[in-house]
Amino acid sequence: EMSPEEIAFQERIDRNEKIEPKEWMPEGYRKTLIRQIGQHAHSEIVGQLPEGNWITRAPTLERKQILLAKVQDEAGHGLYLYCAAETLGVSRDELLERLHSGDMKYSSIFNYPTLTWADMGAVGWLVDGAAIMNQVPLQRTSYGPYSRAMIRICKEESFHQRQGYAIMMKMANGTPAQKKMAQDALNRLWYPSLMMFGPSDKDSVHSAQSMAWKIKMNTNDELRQKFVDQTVPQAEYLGLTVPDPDLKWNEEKGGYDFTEPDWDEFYQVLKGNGPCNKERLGARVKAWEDGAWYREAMTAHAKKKAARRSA
Ligand code: FAQ
Repeated sequence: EMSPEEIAFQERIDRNEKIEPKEWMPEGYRKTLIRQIGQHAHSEIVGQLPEGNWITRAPTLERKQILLAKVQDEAGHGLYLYCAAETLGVSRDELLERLHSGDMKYSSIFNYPTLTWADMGAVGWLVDGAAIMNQVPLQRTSYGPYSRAMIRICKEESFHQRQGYAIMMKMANGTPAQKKMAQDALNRLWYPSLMMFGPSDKDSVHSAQSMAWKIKMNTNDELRQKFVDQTVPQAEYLGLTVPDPDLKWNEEKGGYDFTEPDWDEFYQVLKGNGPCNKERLGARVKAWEDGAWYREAMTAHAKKKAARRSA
């Protein structure tokens, strides 16, 4: 049974009106947004780590500048998204506390290691590629601040995807050893990228309600299919092989048939048992603890200034 407020709210959503921070919303809508936007913000911040790993080892000065800029963009995306979440009445401190305690998630993809320079190409191409596939529709999401953050983030994200593909082109058309590195990166990152879209629709807990509220615009499987259809020709252009022997064009459906990710592995990663979960969360907790003196100094300074003003 929906209350009169809930019915009126759903009608606004159905008319594609944006919901703004101070307006009435169902508690479930607020909670789902905090979960999704917060998780997305954490993903951007934790997502800096696998690429940060290669900044000191970028092969040229130009590549190093580009990678630095990309990783800084991710910090910016995290900050917009934390701001969007804060408009829902949760503090940034609380969100970080919930990340550090393991209560909130970040994207499974960032629990995989980046072993070679070719991984910087594959991350940009596949991980940012998957991120855009998910985020372009979210530009039309029903919550105003989230939708506006997405518009800005998508512009930068598509540049990131192109820079990743440019690295892949260089590697795939380089020496046999470089091409082998590119293929190896694709082999390792293909399925983790497909997992970014979430569990298959039959196991997705939140999709139905989130789609009714237009917090989500597509199902997980719809976006995963679009991603495969877009990416396979890009792999072919590189002369690389997607690591799925059963991948096959299906004329009737106008898309590829492909092997699903290993969902046991996915749920293990979500439970904290992926190859890098401990390292990633450990790095974030350490950064937070190492910054304590700075936060304390800023607070003391602000207090002193306020006291002087009132004196
Ligand atoms: N990883 O019922 P559903 C980036 C959880 S892009 C971890 O289907 P929902 C940019 C899910 O939370 C990556 N957990 O869930 C970048 C739920 O558990 P809960 C970030 C996952 O929310 C690129 C449970 O499984 N993008 O960072 C994952 O309706 C390169 C059941 O699943 C976004 O966050 C997963 N992959 O759909 C940065 C986009 N999938 O919370 C650096 C916004 C599912 O009940 C370098 N988010 N779970 O405990 C979304 O669109 C949605 O949240 C989905 C999941 C599609 C991810």
